[in-house]
Amino acid sequence: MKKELIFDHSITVTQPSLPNYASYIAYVKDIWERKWLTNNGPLHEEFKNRLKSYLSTTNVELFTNGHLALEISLKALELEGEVITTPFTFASTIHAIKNCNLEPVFCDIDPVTYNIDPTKIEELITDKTSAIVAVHVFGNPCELEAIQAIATKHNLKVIYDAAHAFGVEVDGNGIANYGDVSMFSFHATKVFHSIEGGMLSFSDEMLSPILNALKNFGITSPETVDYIGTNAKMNEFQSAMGLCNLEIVDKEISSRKNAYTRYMEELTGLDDVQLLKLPENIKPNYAYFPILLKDHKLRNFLSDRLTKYNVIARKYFYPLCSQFECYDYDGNETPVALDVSDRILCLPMHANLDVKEVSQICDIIRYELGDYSE
Ligand code: T4K
Repeated sequence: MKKELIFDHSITVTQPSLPNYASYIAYVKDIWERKWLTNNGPLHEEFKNRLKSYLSTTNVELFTNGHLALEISLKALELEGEVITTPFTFASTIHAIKNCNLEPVFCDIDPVTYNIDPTKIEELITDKTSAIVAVHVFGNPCELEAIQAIATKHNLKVIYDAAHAFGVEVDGNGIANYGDVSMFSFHATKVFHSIEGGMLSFSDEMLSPILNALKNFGITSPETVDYIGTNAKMNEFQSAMGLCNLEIVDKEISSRKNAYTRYMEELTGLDDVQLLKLPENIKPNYAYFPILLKDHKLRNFLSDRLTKYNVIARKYFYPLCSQFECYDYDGNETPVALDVSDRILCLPMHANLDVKEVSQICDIIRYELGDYSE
């Protein structure tokens, strides 16, 4: 341990940015006066329209969180049987599939991007397969064309868990415009947030009334309930936070870019550390800063050591979802994902992180890796 590198406060993996207090309170004052708190209020509608324009997309619906948005999208698409997906994701993705009585079939991931490996999807397709649920892990886009080609050939739906990918563009096109549906998380820990919140973007506008019904108990008119729905509506306070944060999201992303650039400068070429390379044709959002260590033991060593310096890195995503005790899989069906999950570590990455703090984190990493003996 090098005492002079210890932070005097916790540097967490992420930290929400908050908008100007007065601008949020101005929205709250209006909510107070209107007494319209939830169920498609005016701020909800304004937020929806502003999102369409910011993300350059046509069809969107808002939800109380990303998880329920994803679950509702699977229901709305009336999927059945098996769904090909990745085990290298947050619990939410697979729980959503299971909660819709679908069977996840785990496909291995690409060792460089950590996204689902499209070359391994086709061998998993059976006559029960109805969809591919892919995740833009750490905001890095999946191989969109390859996935769509497979889906078109086999008549499958494509659902993107884009929880991490707000604002990302591919060849100048917003990531919300790919697949049948994409789900975005607006959780406090994300690049863009509405405290809690979620959004679906979708290609078929006919989905809109179904999504609206499903998030409101299946109600389609005051005396008609057409679906077995749930309650997943975004309220006015969430919408207000989202509207305020839309004003600062570009600044958020550029501050993250500064942290990202400093990490890249300081960690590139370091022995035993693999960095995630972003493709040239994307506009990234710098949602996470994952590093891949040489092996499991070194990853755990570094994670523990960083904690002693008050740097709280996180093992996103370890264990693999397919290793969860609540399920009956074991993780061995996807050896690449298993290996990545054993070696991954996400370093702190957020807009409030100063580049000097990034340098200090990198100093700690260099010092501790030098101190490591196998
Ligand atoms: N799909 C994917 C691929 C996802 O990653 C997620 C969510 C979803 C779907 C579902 O979307 P939502 O339903 O959540 O909208 C966090 C988030 O809670 C979760 O939203 C996120 N993924 C996941 C990757 O990260 P935890 O269990 O790591 O959260 P927690 O409480 O440990 O927070 C992480 C760090 O953030 C803390 O060390 C401190 C900091 N923090 C957190 C909160 C909540 C703050 O500074 N302030 C805060 O208010 O899951």
